[in-house]
Amino acid sequence: MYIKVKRGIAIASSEITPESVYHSRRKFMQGAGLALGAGLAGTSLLPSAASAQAGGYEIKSAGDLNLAEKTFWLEQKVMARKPAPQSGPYTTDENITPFDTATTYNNFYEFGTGKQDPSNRARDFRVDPWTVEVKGECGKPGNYTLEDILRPHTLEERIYRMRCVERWSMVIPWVGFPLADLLSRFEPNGNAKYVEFLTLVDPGQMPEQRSRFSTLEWPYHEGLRMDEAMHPLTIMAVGIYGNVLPAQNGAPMRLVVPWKYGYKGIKSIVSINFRETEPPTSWNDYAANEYGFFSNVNPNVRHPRWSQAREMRLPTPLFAAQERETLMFNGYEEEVASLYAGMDLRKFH
Ligand SMILES: Nc1nc2c(c(=O)[nH]1)N[C@H]1C(S)=C(S)[C@@H](COP(=O)(O)O)O[C@H]1N2
Ligand SMILES: [Mo]
Repeated sequence: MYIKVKRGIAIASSEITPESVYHSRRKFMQGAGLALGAGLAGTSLLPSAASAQAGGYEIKSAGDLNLAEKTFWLEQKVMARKPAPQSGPYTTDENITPFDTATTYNNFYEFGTGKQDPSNRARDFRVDPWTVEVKGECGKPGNYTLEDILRPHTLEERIYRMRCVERWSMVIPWVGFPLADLLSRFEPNGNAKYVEFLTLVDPGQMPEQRSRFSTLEWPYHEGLRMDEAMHPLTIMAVGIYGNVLPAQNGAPMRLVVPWKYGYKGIKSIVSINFRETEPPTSWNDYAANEYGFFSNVNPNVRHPRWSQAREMRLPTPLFAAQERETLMFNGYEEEVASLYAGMDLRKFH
């Protein structure tokens, strides 16, 4: 386990840690014992309640996570990773969204359409054993266990902005590895122009898949153009806030594509399919005029029912709405604009 400490961040009063987080931090500190406490005493950050924010994010013990059946080997792997540089070309130093917000305000329609449904209903979600089917235009198709998939990869931390098409945003510290490193292991061939991903279908565990009124069709499906999938910003995430992914955030493994609207970040992946043609995608199937295949964050292209020029950074404390401008490609324009050179981004939204 390690503690992430960020230097010199001004703490707005709106960001003082809620009491519940403070108590769970205390619990963690007691559990972690003297050695850790002594190490921290040297920093001036502790033990004030505000330190969780100043420290970048709250550390959770595995017991705090909403993952009923623990994948211990994965936990070991996530926690044994070398701390990533505090900020690199791909990591933002914006204030990180509190853990409790990122894990109780979720979109994971398999568990219901309410923001609290995933954290309430995914408690017993089983992620072990987990198999991923790899198929299509590649040299190494097959069924891979999660352990096969993850074993060779060194995990790193990426702190990314996440912008949902619904106009809220967060800053989340992911733990994962470049998707490109995974995909190249399967040796995509010259016909692989796109890659398609599917989420698990398991109505026994996912209540919305039993509903006759569900918004989306299952499995949840998403896709990227191959150059987007291979871009160094695109990661496969297996953790957040220094620990394994809670079920509601897409355990055991989900996509993160930070310059696109959040719904491209498909959760709980069980299938990877290399294709020559553009794959259908869940929200595009639902309403093609509202949700395009590309779904790049773009303040200049309206959603038919609302402007995308601004966003609300969560959480929104009472009396202090954190509204801000939405940035082109969610602030990753320098890195990704060249992928779309010459394209009409209004047409290919
Ligand atoms: N399988 C699946 N993946 C999904 C979704 C979903 O409903 N099902 N929702 C998407 C949407 S709309 C968003 S904004 C992000 C939310 O990720 P988070 O809950 O980890 O913040 O997950 C995306 N991935
Ligand atoms: Mo979203």
